[in-house]
Amino acid sequence: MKMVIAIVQDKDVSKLLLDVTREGLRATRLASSGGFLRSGNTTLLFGVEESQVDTLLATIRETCHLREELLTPTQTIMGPVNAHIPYPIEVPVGGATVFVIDVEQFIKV
Ligand code: 2BA
Repeated sequence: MKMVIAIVQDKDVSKLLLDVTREGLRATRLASSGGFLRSGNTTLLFGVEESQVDTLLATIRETCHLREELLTPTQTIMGPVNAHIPYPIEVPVGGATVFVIDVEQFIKV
């Protein structure tokens, strides 16, 4: 079994959950936020069979879009980065950041 962890933009979550549910997959949705932009995103956990990983990745690719988010100089950014941003810049975000991890045990009690 594999654990697929997908960090996706909030705008893509509803359609992605609809699509994966139709495919018979199960998901857990966690509210999260990015360390760089400090804005909200969503982390989805999928416990899937190894044979389902490719289908899931294809669905994530189809659904999650690249967007440009505006990083303004007034935004609080850790470290010296902010000092070097005198005007708003566009930062590409997405489609999705995905980790695929081996699951040692899957237990439902
Ligand atoms: P954020 O950390 O808010 O990052 C948003 C976007 O800002 C990133 O888009 C990337 O284009 C840019 N970015 C991030 N860190 C940067 C840096 N140190 N210097 C310059 N640009 C930077 P994505 O790569 O699509 O990432 C979207 C979100 O996925 C991230 O939001 C974060 O929540 C998560 N993420 C991405 N890579 C990750 C990783 N290796 N580990 C954990 N979470 C990750």
